[in-house]
Amino acid sequence: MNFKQLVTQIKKQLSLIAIVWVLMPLAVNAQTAPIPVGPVPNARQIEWYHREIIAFFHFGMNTFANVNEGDGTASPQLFNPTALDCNQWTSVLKGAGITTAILVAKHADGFCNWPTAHTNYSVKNSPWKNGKGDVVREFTDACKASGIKAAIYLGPHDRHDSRYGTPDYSDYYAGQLSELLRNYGPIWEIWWDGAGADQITTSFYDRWADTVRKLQPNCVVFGTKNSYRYADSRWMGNESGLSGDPCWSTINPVSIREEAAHITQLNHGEVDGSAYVPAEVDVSIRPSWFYHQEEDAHVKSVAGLWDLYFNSVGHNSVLLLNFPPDKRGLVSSIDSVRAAGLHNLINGTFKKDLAAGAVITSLHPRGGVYKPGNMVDDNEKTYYATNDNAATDTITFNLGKKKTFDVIMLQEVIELGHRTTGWSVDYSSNGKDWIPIPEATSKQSIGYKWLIKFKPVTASRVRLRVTSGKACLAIHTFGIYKQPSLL
Ligand code: OTN
Repeated sequence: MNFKQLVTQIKKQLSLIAIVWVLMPLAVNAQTAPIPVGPVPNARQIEWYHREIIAFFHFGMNTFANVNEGDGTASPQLFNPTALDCNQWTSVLKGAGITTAILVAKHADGFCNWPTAHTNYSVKNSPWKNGKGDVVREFTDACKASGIKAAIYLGPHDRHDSRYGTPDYSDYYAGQLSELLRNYGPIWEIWWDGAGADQITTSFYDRWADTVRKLQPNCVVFGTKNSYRYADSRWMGNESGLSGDPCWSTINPVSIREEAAHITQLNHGEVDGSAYVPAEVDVSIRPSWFYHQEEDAHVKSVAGLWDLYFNSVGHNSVLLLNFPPDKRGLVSSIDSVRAAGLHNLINGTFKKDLAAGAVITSLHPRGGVYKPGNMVDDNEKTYYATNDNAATDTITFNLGKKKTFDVIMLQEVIELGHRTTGWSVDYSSNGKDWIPIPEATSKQSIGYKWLIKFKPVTASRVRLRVTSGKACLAIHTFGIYKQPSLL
């Protein structure tokens, strides 16, 4: 090899090195997932989010005393359901597409729906089944038989038991918690109501949280008042079904206060909160938590439930919808028909993403497997991401032809934390001029799911503009839908 050949050879080698030098980071970047930002959900919370709607069953002494807040003096003789059938409850849930249910085992009146060893104020001193009945057993058995996850509300407040608020009450409650968590199979969630429970300080929950974690490590803890630090999910500040906009899954749990002046903290969460504690929206299908015949005419309509769904599940929250069984021990057919109506609307609307098959362009694609098409592919595992330097993006969906829609769905990859903090959607009918959708303008949070409905628009292109974020985008779903004409 002469000198000239040597120089040519070296030049070739150098250019090869240069090409590898330039392409390697791109190739690596294309294969590397975005790094999580801020607090992220645990495994319990990820599963909790995917349940979307949980049923609540308020049933107990209050049902028979026809009150909402018993004072703890009602005689156990009053408790006598004539036709209790928890399989009927679960069939209502099947018709409503609901896969998880919480039973009130003890409300603040202190009456226990199971034959606990720790008090006589329970079903064992009622005429129902000659004192041999156990609502918790019938409920958990029915859930098991129908593949529904069973969960328990065990009221921290207790107006009947004289130990309430004392160290002995800590033992009493811990004993009952142990009975329920040891003897009835997997308990999916435990619900700690803060209502009236001001005397139940954090030290009570220190112990009770320990009991839950030891006996049922996978049990979701719904926390309130003095238990937020142990919560997997939080109260969101009202019982009307209205989660905030924005609604962040993150919050500073130790600083939460429930007085009216602080309620927005719970309702909206905190964008830079120190912990991941998303909102669970407890609301009754009827005006009251317990069944009262006089409220039969005031069960929420399907349209009302549809709004509720958008304001809860559609606001990055889980909906906890109460179906109070009546004195027979059955869920009213009025309630079950409305719940099935909601289910039909959900299925009818979301069965087809009108953005599926769109030609999608974006400004800052990450490349590799994080393709824009992943947002419309109906695949749980795939998502679109931008490159690490891009916390904003403009993503255009060319629908190929004009389509009419009135609902938008957005989902982030929750495992990677809240990333997007500002976004808008607009549309174009002629491919040039962009028209904002007012309801989808200057939005902030996304999280597990964000839904918006509006008057139908007709467009050939739709555009998602992420205008601010904490880190590169990780968008799981962008969907546009048309509601069925039922509404
Ligand atoms: O009168 N209240 O106690 C009341 C009225 C309306 C809304 C909430 C409440 S109490 C509130 O209940 C929540 C569950 O819905 C949580 O348990 C909170 O900790 C409690 O303060």
